[in-house]
Amino acid sequence: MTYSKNECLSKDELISLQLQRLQETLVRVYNLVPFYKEKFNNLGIKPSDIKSLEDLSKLPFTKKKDLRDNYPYGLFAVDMDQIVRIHSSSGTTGKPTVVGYTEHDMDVWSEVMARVFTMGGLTSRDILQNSTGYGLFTGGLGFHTAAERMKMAVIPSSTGFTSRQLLLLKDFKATAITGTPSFALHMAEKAKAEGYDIKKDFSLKVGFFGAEPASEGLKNEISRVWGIHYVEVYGLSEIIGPGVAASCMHSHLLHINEDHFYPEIIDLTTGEVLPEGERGELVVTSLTKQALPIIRYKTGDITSLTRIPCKCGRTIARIESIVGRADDMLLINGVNVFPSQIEHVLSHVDGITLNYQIIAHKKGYLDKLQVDIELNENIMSENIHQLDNLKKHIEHEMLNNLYINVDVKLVAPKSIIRSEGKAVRVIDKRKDI
Ligand code: DLL
Repeated sequence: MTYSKNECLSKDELISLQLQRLQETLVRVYNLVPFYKEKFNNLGIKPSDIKSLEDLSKLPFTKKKDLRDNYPYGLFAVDMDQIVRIHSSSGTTGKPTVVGYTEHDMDVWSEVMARVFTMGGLTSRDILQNSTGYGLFTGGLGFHTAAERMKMAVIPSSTGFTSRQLLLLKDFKATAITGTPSFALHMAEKAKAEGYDIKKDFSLKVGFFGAEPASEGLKNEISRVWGIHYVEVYGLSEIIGPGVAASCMHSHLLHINEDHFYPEIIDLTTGEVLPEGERGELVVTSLTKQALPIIRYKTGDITSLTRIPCKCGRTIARIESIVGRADDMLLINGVNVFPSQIEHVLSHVDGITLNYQIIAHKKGYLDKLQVDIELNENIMSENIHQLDNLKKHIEHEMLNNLYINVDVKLVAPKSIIRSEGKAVRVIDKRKDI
């Protein structure tokens, strides 16, 4: 089942729709946003010079810094009386990024999110517990609006208050849930501790998770403990919020709603557009946004793109799960390491949980990587020899898979701080020096 016919267009139909929408967008940003007019003029490019989708690569990138420099509304292409919603992401450094939506943008957003719910098999008969944070973050309200559009019963439980969430989940009989993967794992842990029988007490059949990276191992673990199908949801506020891409019932790859968000994958160092299948940074151009149209936005997210047809029948391109963020990549004595690679190794080890934290620090001139990993409750043992063997085994696996020496520290169950929003997986102490 698909929600929109645009998910299944032929190649020619899709290209012609994308090109028409791209050209309209370029005219709009050129005429309405001084930032773009100046950038295009500096390069001597007019919107009419962009005659094909490939020509897009002639245009410069837009970066998060551009949104910050134009804080709060400098990149908006409409008057404030047309804005019906404002969201903002909390910047860890400097000013937050502010995004706005017209009524039309809200319609696009709820449509792409309704596509996502349909990918997970939801209909108006479903009850959705929306355990994603409401507020300035786009997650909660992004899911909410689309669920209402599909006439589901939405429980706006937001995140946190885990015991109450579990009570609602049992009593209100939600058939679907949303949240971050780390919160899903935390809820399962709490459910067990509070004596729930997860498979019997709850009515869940599917979960929609995103906002942070999750390895295949973590996704499988969440599916297993909850007994649900895992739909991965990807998105970012600068483009719209959740709903840019999501996985269907047939594959782990994520269908990108490319009739609204045109994707390119670029080389991390040269910025050149890479061919299908190669890994690089995802760059997105909005094709239908009114309030905040955005041209060649550098997402910072590392992935690859494929047009191999999916069994579900959708013809839109698919991206692989985000491997990590370009700025999340740790350089350990010259070797690139993504937290997702570490999680992948851990997901194949018995006796531990996937609650972990990566700490990078310096010893003399050398980089050192420590990974704190919570033990599984069943293996908490007095047997130091057994724990030492486990530690050595994980260190050996890290060296074999990542080619770096990792110092593993096994810590007690539930000793790593839990997050209600996005999990903090990496602490880079080298930055403090
Ligand atoms: O996180 C929107 C969202 C909410 C997506 C709920 C999915 C579910 P931002 O706060 O602007 O928006 O953060 C965007 O989060 O550039 C990625 O680095 C990361 N991210 C989002 N989804 C995924 C995912 C929301 N499925 C940033 N896998 C993005 C990995 C993700 N990273």
